[in-house]
Amino acid sequence: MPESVLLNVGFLGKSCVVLVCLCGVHIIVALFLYLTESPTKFTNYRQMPSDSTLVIVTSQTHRIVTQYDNGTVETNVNKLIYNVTVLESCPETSPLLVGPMRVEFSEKVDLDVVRKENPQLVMGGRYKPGDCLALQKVALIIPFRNRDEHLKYWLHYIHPILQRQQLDYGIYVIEQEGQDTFNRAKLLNVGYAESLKEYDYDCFIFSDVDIIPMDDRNTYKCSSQPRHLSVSMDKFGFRLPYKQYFGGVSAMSKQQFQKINGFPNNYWGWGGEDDDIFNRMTFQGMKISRPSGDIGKCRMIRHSRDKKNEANPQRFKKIAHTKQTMHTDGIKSLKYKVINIEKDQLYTKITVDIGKP
Ligand code: UDH
Ligand code: NGS
Repeated sequence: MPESVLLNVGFLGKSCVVLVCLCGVHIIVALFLYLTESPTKFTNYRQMPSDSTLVIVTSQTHRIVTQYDNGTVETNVNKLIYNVTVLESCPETSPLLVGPMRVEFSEKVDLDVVRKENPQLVMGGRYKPGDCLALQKVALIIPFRNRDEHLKYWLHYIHPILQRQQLDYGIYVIEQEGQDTFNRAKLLNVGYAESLKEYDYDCFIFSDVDIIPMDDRNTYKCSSQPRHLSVSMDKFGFRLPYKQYFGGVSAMSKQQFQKINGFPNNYWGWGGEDDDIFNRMTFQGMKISRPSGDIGKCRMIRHSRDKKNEANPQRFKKIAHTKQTMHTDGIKSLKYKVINIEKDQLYTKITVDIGKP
């Protein structure tokens, strides 16, 4: 190899070594400055929703100044700081409960006032306690058509109660589109399916729009057995109309609901669907759990029978055949079309086409 080439290689090699050394010094100085510099500014603050943790992420910008013989280079480096607080579970019995409450329907409800009174609600009628981890994630499902005044009373009373009960909850008003015969149980099935598309709910409360609990110790939560909550209604003289009654307001966990294949889809018009649900639970070996008559007191807003919700003449025949029909008719065979989803601060209203008889 010619001498000039060998000389060039030697020179190049030395240059490389010097360059690598310089880079090394640069990195060490940069690291030193990064670790010792105090933060210059907060640029970001956010809360990441999680089940058991509250994570506050702050971003700090550090200025790194590197000095060279021929000048200085300034670089900004972002550093994310995670502040993790693990939330403790809420207590089994909320300390915020007040017990018996006055419930009346003499004054009209203004929803704007209700919105102002519930500033902690997140769009769609969602809430979770800020200082503890709720024991259950509860979807409240209301079958609905043309009962706006009742819905206003219900929202006015129910939100503060559920918040005092320290629940992680969401309100789903399932509105039947059109003027065909009403179908309460099918709407409840739709509410179950739609709410699960939004959040991993583990408990479902199925409530008529016109029933308000009179005692917040009647917790809107699920138990190891399906739970009937409206056990002591004013219209029945504050007692059960009959032992098997499961209408009005009830609670079922996801597992319980799936075990009975949800509710029947083919009870059009008034009556019998709640008895069918009772039969389904019995055939699956479940027992109903209930609060005491004292705690389970509730008021119903008086009303006349709605149009297109006349008593279903087939209901007695149908409830006699639950055992045969429950495996084919239910949440597994549910069909419907979502027409509209409205998100309000106080609720999510889902308008659906559920067909006709
Ligand atoms: N519902 C509506 N719109 C209707 C029909 C029913 O929203 O057109 C919903 C609503 O949530 C209601 C629930 O379905 O609370 C149950 O229906 P319902 O209130 O008609 O049933 P309930 O057994 O009353 O409470 C039956 C009629 C009673 C007539 C009494 C006459 N004095
Ligand atoms: C029963 C109905 C139920 C109904 C209950 C209370 O007779 O669907 O009355 O009705 N069962 C049948 O008709 C088979 S209420 O007084 O609330 O209108 O929930």
